[in-house]
Amino acid sequence: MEIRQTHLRGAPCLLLSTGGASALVALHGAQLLSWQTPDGRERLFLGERARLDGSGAIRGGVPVIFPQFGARGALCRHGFARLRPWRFAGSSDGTARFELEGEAGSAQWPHAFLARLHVTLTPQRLAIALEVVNTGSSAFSFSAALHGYLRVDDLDAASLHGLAGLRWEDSADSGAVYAGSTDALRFSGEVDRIYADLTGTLLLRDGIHALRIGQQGFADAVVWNPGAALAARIDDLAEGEYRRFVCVEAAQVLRPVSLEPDACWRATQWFEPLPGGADGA
Ligand code: TA6
Repeated sequence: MEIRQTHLRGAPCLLLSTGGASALVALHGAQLLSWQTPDGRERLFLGERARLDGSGAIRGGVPVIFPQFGARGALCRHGFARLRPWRFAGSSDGTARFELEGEAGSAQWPHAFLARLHVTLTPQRLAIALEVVNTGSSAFSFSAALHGYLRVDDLDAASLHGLAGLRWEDSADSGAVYAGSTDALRFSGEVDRIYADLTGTLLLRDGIHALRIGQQGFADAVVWNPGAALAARIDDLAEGEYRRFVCVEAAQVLRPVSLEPDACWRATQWFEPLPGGADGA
């Protein structure tokens, strides 16, 4: 894998490339901003108005959510990891590593930790692993997610499969809990759901294209699209852009992780385009 330093709209990034595939990772948040497969297709959504100047969260790509999910705690929304500069910690065997450290007693979050993001790229697959090590002397708990904005050509033609039978919490309906999800999820309005205990893989179909999505170590899957009304109130989403993505997030939200000193938690999400598109599913 080749790695070179570059900038996107002024933001320092690393460009990873191998066998016709490429991935662009901003040091701000260790956030993937682009993933192109060898067929030249962009697989991630990045908003035209996304703030890339380090002043806040970047709308699009794959934000790393840690140590808090959403507003479920006293920290800033979705935690601080997506707001901080991470450092590039080297690469080997097709994997680039990024790190973020926190010190005990820090005002924002008083726990000492080391977070590592491993981005593994091959022509056929993108895998992202998040690792958290407790480097302090007392246990702490956290939530985490890889909040990927997956690009779709047309939201009306998009559907997500693999959710059959799962229990889910509807964040768009005050956290109402439902049992036994149906298989295919379509997007005709705001969708904001946390599916519990996903064990199989998901399939995002988008017209003739399809992406297989898997996760390991993350118990939950969060699915989000704001729909037209909410999107109109999100200032860093341009008009109509909500129709260009579905967030399919590997997450650990419903049961936060409790981590003892010296312990390490690791979880992965991976994506594979199906060679025959949706027909090959
Ligand atoms: O993961 C879904 C979610 O928590 C939604 O509730 C929605 O607000 C989205 O994330 C985006 O959050 P953000 O803070 O990036 O605007």
